[in-house]
Formats: sequence, C-alpha cells, structure tokens
Amino acid sequence: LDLEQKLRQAVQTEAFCLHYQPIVDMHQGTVTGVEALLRWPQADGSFISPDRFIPVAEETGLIETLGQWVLEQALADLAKWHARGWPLTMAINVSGAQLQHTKGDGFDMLLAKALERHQLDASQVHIEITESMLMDDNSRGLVNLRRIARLGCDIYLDDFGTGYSSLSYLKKFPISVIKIDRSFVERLPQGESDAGLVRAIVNMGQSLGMKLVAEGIETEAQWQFLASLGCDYGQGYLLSRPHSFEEISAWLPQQQ
Ligand code: G
Ligand code: G
Ligand code: NA
Ligand code: MN
Repeated sequence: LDLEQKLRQAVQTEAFCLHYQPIVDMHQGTVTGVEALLRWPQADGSFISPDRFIPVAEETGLIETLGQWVLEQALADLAKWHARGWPLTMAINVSGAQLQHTKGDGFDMLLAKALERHQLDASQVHIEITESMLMDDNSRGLVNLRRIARLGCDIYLDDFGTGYSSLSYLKKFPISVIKIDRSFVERLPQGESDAGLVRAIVNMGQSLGMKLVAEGIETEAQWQFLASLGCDYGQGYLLSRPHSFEEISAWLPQQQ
C-alpha cells in the first residue's frame, strides 16, 4: 500500500496514539502543562513521524478527521489528569488545513463542543499554529483563529523564526505566546549569533506583552541561559521526552 492508502485506513481505524511532552514554568520550576504529539505506531514497534504523514493528511483532506481525533483524545486525557488532581494545560498542534476547512463545523466549533463535552475551561487549552500558516494571508484562517481566541484559548506561535513571513503578523493575528524554535536553542549558550537572536526574540516578545516558550532544551547550560533571559516556559529532552499518558502520569508525582 502507498502511504496515502495506509493513512486512510489508519484514520478509519483510529490507529494512532498521542504522546505528551511536559512544559515547565521556568520561573517557578513547576510542570504546568503538556504538548500533545501525534504518533502512528507500526506493527514492528516503530513510529512513522508526523513530519511524514501530516503533509499527506493535509493534501488528502484526511487531516480533518485525524485532527478531530487528536482534539477528542487530548481533551479526554486532559480531563482525566484534572480528575486526578493535576491541573495541567494542553497544547494542541493545528495545521492550516484544519483551520480553513469548510465542511460542517469549523475548528472553533469543534473545539467549543469538545471543551463542553469534557467540562474543560478554554484557558486550559492552547492552540499551536506555525508561521507558514500565517503567510498565505488566508482570511478564513484568520477569522477562525480570532474565534478560537475569543473562546478563551491562547494561540501559540510554534517554530518561531523558521518561516519566511514578515513580523507584521504578530500584530495582525491574536498570538499570545511565542515558541522559540529548537534550532536556535541547539547551540546555546556558546553560539554567539544564536544567543543574540534568542535574546532579541525574548525582548521582542516581552515588548509585545507575549509569553515565551523555549523548545528543544537538552542541556542544563541551555536551561540556565534561557532562564536568565527571562524566558517563561521550557520544554525539551532535559526535562522529558514525549511519553504516553500512562508514562507521564507516573512521572508527574516524581516532579514535586
Ligand atoms: O513529535 P515530533 O517531533 O515527531 O513532531 C514532528 C512534527 O509534527 C512537529 O512539527 C509537530 O508540530 C507536528 N505534529 C505533531 N503532532 C501533531 C498534531 O497532532 N497535529 C499537527 N497538525 N501536527 C502535529
Ligand atoms: O514542530 P514542533 O515544535 O511541534 O515539534 C516538536 C518536536 O520536537 C517533537 O517531535 C518532539 O519530539 C521534538 N522535541 C521535543 N523536545 C526535543 C528536544 O529536546 N530535542 C530534540 N531534538 N527534539 C525535541
Ligand atoms: Na508544536
Ligand atoms: Mn514547536
């Protein structure tokens, strides 16, 4: 089977799972939330990376059904954590195609209904979008993004600094948090140009009243450097790789 057919089947049978990567408040040192990362397990125990199948899902329209599954699964798991006394937030990656789709309910309605179904507050759910999504200046995408923000969900701008768009979208779109791409974090703190760039991104975000998340933190030195700049949240292998709901549930009590 080619990838598209295989993916179509997997979407029908819901043959996916979500892994969760913890996000820490760098000022307090506490775990505040997780990011949901889609995984497609294979018979041999390996996973096909979302980098490979998300583009196919977008081209074929399968992303709508798949994205709804992600939303439902992530909010169901979040509600379970809340019921167990872990008031975490949940960050969900949403692609441009999901925000633009026209059949039936828009993403904002699907989100509103899912929040209602799981009795969650919108402030507990973060929606991650990428720069590339803002570039095509898509008006339906913008309308939907504003609706999501109006529901009370914070919009996170993922992979910041890797796209090709102008900075004007930071004013135009309702973005409240910037995620510093891990390609800038990799060479910290020695890499002078990256250190300068990250410092500038943090200053810019703060001037605009936005919060900052650093991704891909792998070393203590990177952590210290980002914390010293005033970065608000951190995420990366240093703290934890993405893991299953059960694994993260077992890990959480060890962090206190
Ligand atoms: O976790 P990993 O490094 O494999 O993720 C690879 C890419 O896939 C990242 O860019 C991530 O944002 C994206 N991704 C992961 N899960 C989802 C998802 O549920 N929906 C969308 N649209 N993208 C996802
Ligand atoms: O595009 P997005 O930022 O959503 O992608 C997140 C991806 O980064 C996930 O695939 C996740 O597995 C990966 N990731 C998370 N933390 C680290 C890290 O510390 N180092 C590396 N190399 N990858 C990471
Ligand atoms: Na993301
Ligand atoms: Mn990211």
